[in-house]
Amino acid sequence: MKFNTKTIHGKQHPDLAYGAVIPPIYQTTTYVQTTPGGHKGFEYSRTHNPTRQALENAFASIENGEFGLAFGSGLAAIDAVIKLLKPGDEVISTNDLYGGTYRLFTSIFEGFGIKFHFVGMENAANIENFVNHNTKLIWVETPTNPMLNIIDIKATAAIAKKHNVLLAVDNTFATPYLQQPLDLGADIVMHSATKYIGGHSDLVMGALIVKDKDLAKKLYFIQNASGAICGPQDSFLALRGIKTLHVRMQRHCENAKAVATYLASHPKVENVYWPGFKNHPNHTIAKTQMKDFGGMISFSTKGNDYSESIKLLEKLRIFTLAESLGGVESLAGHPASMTHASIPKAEREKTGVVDSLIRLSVGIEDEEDLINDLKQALG
Ligand code: P1T
Repeated sequence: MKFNTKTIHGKQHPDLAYGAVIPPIYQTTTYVQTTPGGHKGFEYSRTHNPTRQALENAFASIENGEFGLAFGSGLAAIDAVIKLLKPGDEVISTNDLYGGTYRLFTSIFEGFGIKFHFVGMENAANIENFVNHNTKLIWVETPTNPMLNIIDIKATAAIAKKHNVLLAVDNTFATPYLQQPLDLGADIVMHSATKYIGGHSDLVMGALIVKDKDLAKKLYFIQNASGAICGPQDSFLALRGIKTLHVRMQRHCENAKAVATYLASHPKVENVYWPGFKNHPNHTIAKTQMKDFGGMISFSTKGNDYSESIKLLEKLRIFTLAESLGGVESLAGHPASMTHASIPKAEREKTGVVDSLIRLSVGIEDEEDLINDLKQALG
């Protein structure tokens, strides 16, 4: 089955009770047992829920995995992955990543004795400098949030395999429409399903997808034991979102290309970060491992002028100034004060997250309206 068909049919079947084509919302805590242990595979909804299970199957299908797990947020999914580790273990992570992931690693898990190395991975060989006998996990975000760097998943997977270390890829920005990390050698794919997977800015959710049965067993144990699951209503919404992922992503990519090209030609714009540009430092890898270049763009105003950037954000009319990304509507954000505020200024500026940086999540509206909005705000 090819990708566009999988989004609609992959690992899905009509509901077993009445044949409903769309999985119903099983808004229930518990399930009848005829005798202790005598049930139809569902005991308690933290452990299993039919709507969530339908979604978990869909996650597995679109990422070419065997097992999917759904969580109450992207961070809850990441939290479950780090709970595979124990004190003394070390993680090598991309240095440019979502501020909340950085905060979870440094403010929660460092306190439990796990060590994190934040490393520039654009040259995969650099990762090897940080591997030692305590290294258990490589954490990759690609494209990175918010600088849109691209990490070579295949090359990173080769390093992970060589040292018997797990490789997890946060595939939130790319989605499986653009890249399928398990096929490139990753062990775990993670999503903030809040974003493109849900696609309509109406839910908060996380996902993990794996191929390996033993790894899946450990993660299901953590999911149930820690309990950070998502509810059946949100599972239903995410299932609906997945069905249009491919058509939405195609339009996100087309619109982002038009917007990035426009911004790059504007005299009041300093730098535009978008992996589709031939002069983007990781363009070749992006072209190899991604089908297209995604819907995210970051840019700074001429002279890296903080007050000009803030004025621009205030003047936007169609782009909405808000956290998050990946919905059908275009959003604009200010990473330094919003999504990446929990990273110390000196740390974030090392990776280019300066105070003048603006991040755009380009939606699926008409391209001309988006460009006109930027034109009036820049003017
Ligand atoms: O918000 P949540 O569903 O918990 O997902 C966290 C997360 C993980 N990974 C990436 C790459 C992310 O972008 C996010 C959340 N990001 C935003 C809210 C944002 O505006 O960047």
